[in-house]
Amino acid sequence: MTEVIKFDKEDRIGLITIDNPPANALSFAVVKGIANTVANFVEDTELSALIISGAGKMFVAGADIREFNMARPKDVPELHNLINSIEESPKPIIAALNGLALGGGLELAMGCHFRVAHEKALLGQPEVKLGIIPGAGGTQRLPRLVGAEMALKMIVGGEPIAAKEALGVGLVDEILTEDFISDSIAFAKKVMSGGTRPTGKIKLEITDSTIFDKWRDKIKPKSRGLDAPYECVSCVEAAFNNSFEKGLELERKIFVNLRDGEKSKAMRHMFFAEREINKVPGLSRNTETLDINSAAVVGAGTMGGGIAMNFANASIPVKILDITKDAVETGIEIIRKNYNRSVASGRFTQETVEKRMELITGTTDYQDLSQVDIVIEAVFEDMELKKGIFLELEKVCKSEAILASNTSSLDINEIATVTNRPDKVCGTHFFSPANVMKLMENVRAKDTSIETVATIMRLSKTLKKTGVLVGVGDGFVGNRMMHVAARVAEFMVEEGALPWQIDEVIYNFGFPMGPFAMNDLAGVDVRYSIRQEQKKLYGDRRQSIILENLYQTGRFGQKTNGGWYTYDKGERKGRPEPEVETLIVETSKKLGFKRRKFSDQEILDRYLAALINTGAHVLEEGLAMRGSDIDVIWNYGYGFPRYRGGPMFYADQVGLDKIYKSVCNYNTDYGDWLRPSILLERLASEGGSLGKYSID
Ligand code: 3H9
Repeated sequence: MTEVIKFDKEDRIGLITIDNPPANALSFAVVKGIANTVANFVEDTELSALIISGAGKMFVAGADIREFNMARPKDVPELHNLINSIEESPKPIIAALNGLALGGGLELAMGCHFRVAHEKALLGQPEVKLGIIPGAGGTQRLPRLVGAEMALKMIVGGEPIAAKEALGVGLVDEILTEDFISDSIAFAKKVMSGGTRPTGKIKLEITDSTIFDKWRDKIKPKSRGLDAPYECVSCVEAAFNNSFEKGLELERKIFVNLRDGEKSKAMRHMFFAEREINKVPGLSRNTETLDINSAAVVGAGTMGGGIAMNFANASIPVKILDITKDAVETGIEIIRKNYNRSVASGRFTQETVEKRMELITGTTDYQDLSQVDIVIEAVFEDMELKKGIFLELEKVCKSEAILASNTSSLDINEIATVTNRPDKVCGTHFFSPANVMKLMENVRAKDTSIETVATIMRLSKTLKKTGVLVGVGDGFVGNRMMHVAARVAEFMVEEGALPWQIDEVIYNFGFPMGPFAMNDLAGVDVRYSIRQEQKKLYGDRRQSIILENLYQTGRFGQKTNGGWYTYDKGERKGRPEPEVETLIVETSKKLGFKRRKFSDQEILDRYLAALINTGAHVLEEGLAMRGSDIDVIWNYGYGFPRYRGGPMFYADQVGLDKIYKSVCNYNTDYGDWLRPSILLERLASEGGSLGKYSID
């Protein structure tokens, strides 16, 4: 008996408890333990029924994802075979779902003859989020229990349902609320003499066979580049058109294919990367944090307003401060308009809007910020302006308050010098639009204390954001990489490519938009002024003349109905502009470039080499703690396709030696923008990994 499986008996009932923290995942040891216990139960004439439950708050969170890349030991049965053998047991087996039953956990439960659930249990098939399909019978058993529509909703959507809903649709037989295990035993006694109820034997009939194509259409907008959602539909469809055995065979084949494919590997990498971000050296559960019960934002512009909405959404009162009453009122009005749009689209009610608006108050007086727990400064990117604000904040804010800057590029160490509490000064870099984008780069400056770090990391969670801890440096992590890649894109335009060709390549790679369309959205003028600042640091490097020339024409992007593209009235998608093409050709001529053709592959290689090499520099400089942190930043902040796993993971897939050679080649064209990273060189020669790289 393995220790992850506990076995008890009461009267004629056997009880298996899966005890494999933290998630009771179905590891090799767990599967082996259950298999042995079930085999013993079948032979044991003194037992009439068997219950399978979980220790702690979870039933089973699924197959053990960490073991997906490992060879299964010979004495461990495959999960789907174990579940089949449970279903074939001549005596009833009952799943007692004490908590979360996900993926293989729900499949295990559906192989059992009965299911009882705690009222707080959640049941789901989230495999699609890992780029796979349920692979242990889920696509065949779930439709047999709940019908096609519900099965598709759960398997293709991947969201769990609550026990009560599961009872309503026939997925569980009873909800138990009191003493869960005693009640489960009582249930087992009730059903033990009534025989088994194999799910696989349920006959399926379809009333409306168009449902599957309807689902295929429905998932199209959100499934670009993904295979798993479509395969989920096909497998559920197969449950209606095939025998149970044939359906299982098809499911198995597709599951193995997807599991071993690059896309699922990338999505599994992202699953663990998202969990790694919370692991900060020196930070533990016991690290003291400040409770954030009130907040303030300085600057009532788009960014400040968006940040304030996050606090209101999390039921935290927030003050917005700006210099003039007008600016404050306009800012608050824009917030209301944003909320009203959500009401119009049915996302929430007017009542919710009113509640949230009540939490937002405006002021022009710094004294009003004296009692807030955190202030986030979100004004124009100007060092002197920011220092002046921090000086004011230092004077009025209570001593324990955290003073944060939303700067996307300035040196927080320098900002901190004007305060007497550098330990409480940090960065909270939100991405635009701040009320929508999930990413927060939480910036630890030189003197930021671990308590402040712990507080802002926790705050990210409270605000339902993905907070990644980064260090101080030009553009921190995300923008530092983005600016180099954008420059390389602009250099390619100077040498012969066109913005729309580059954008198409980057879009087809899986990004939501290319660098030029993105620039039109954010503002050509904004990028221009950042570039002017960056000249102080990188004035001796090649500059993007095409950006400067475009800026001079006054084409600032969507806000002026034209930037790299032209935007027809009311259109958010631009069309290629002949005038811009003329400007590009003239710029190339002046720069002495004989324009040449770029293949799509070359564009992609150059763009990604810029991202990856800069990412490696960022790691080398300690601005990010792990390669996987960079992947999270790029997925959440810039839409790097999840099924490619982020730039660092992607680099590993391509091969670091190959990437390193490309970077060395491009270095000739772009000079120090693509100075080969020493870390990249070392990892390439050692056969190392950027995606798994960690500075500790
Ligand atoms: C599957 O079942 C395939 C089958 O159809 C077919 C097979 C043949 N495996 O998220 P948390 C770890 S695919 C391994 O921080 P929470 C997690 O890494 C699977 N480890 O906590 C973390 O470890 P650490 C289908 C797992 O409370 C710790 O548990 N199932 C697994 O915010 C705590 O996790 C899923 O996709 C796992 N399956 O959320 C469910 N699950 O402490 C995936 C968790 O070292 N899991 N861990 O960082 C989740 O969605 C969330 O983890 C869960 C808990 C909701 C369970």
